[in-house]
Amino acid sequence: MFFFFRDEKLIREAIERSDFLNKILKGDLLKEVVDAMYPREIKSSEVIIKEGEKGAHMYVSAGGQYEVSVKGKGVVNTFEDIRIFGEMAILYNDKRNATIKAIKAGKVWVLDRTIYQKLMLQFNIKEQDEVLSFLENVPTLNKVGTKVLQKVTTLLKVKYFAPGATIVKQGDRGDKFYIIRAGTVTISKEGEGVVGNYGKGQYFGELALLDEEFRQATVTADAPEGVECLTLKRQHFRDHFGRITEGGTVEYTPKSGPKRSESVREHQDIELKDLTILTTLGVGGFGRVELVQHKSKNLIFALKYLKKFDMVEQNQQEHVYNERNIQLECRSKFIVRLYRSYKDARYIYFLMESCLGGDLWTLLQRQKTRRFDEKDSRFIAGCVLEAFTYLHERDIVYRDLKPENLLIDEHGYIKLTDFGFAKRLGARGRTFTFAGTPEYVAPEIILSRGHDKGVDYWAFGIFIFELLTGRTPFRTNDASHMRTYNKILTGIDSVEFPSYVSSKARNIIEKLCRAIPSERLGCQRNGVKDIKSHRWFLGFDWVKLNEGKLTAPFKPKLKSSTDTRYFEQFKKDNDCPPEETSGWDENF
Ligand code: ISQ
Repeated sequence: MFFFFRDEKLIREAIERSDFLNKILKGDLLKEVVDAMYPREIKSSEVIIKEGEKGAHMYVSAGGQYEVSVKGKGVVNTFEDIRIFGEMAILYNDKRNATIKAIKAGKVWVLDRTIYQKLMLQFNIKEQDEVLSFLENVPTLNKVGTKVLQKVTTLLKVKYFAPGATIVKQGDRGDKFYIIRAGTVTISKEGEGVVGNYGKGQYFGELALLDEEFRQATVTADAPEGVECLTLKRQHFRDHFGRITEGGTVEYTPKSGPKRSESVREHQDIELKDLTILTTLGVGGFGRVELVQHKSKNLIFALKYLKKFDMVEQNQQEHVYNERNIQLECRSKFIVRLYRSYKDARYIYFLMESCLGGDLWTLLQRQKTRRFDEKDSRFIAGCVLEAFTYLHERDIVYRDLKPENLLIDEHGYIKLTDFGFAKRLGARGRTFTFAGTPEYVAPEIILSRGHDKGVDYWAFGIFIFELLTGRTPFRTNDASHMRTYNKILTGIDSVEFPSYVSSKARNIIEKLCRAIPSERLGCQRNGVKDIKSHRWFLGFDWVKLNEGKLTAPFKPKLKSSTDTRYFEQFKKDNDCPPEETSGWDENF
């Protein structure tokens, strides 16, 4: 893309002034993003962004005058400086929360979401592949296998040393290994002087990975630019893989493959025509959930149905397939059972077990204090952690933990539902699409770094905070969610915990909400066991929980299998959405 120098500089400056973009775009990536922007002439009175419509572009104003208006409030602002607007659209397809209209003709620079996401993906993969090739050249590491090395790439930290800085000193005890990513270093030894220089891709201090090492030489950063190193701490490596043996292998062996899911199915003979609707249990964006009864057998179910037309319009087909295929295979006490699905011209249907204790969000609101005490929170969190354990053992990430997606069964046990964002991870074990509810989204999702089950553990930390306090830690009143994302990137250490939160609770939350996924509780060698054995869960009986023998704190008082007292009342469904017969739902 051809640039006027002045424009490129202005765009860079506008990005640097944006708190949010400044956190996600740096160095080469920033350059690539600026290069990918293209100019558009704007006429006077042209509407660039319309409130309520879904957005796919970010803009930088470069001339002209603009008016910002919000429904019900009218014009809230005008501007004519160089600034970013509409930037949330580069992350995901969300509705615009204000209208921006030109009141004087001018020019904007535009960035398309698809281009931004492609650049991010390429950039992150390129960076990882480069690091992997560095690691493959290290004799101490190259026998551990590609799977382990791929994981090691996520443990490295970037550290810059200014010219002349001593990186390691001969005779010191060492606990870190270094790979040079940019710049050069000088190696010197007492009595011998300079013995060599190292550059990009070369490494030093590798013996520190095996055991405590007395540094064999002194390494200093060269002028003029200093050196950028990737560093790996011995303890950090051990947390994930254990010790490296003399033969160059590691104690940890990557698990052989995911557990298989159950194939035994029930209620396959039940057809839609066999069911009578009793009452509505819930109404959501895409459809409804009804309590239904089998006409001849004494069976009660929840029947969820989704409007196909809306799904296609909002490009949700893949999500619905994931939802169906994943939930159908789950057989866990802590996951709402899906028996089968149906389709007709207007709807997709899911036949599910009914959970008549209501949802956890409503239960939370009904507490006098609007929060749960630690003991009750522990029970609820325990159920969720068992659901996650089940899913993660099968290489499934859930990605949408929040109280609204948890139901209470007749025994007061908590069950996960709504698998719209769930995903089975492929060979690389990571996925890159933006997913989740803003206040629960992990930093690596905002940064498009690629993510795995670590995002569920992050959300689990947010969830425990919400159970204990009645609110999420990164909440803001900003409708665009930008300030929420900003706070998430700033980190949990800046969050104030109410004084009634115990130090054990605070500690587990802080360990789950670590910004770097590989440092998170649950993401190391012992996996979820580290969470279950955290001192906040001390004395919690996991065996009894799994046997269903632990007394639940909120056992619903139900009169029958059709008692819907824990659900709001909804009007009958009079909606008749258009037919959708393109055939994408063939396998439902
Ligand atoms: C099961 N029982 C009650 C309500 C529900 C809502 C959504 C999905 C499943 C349900």
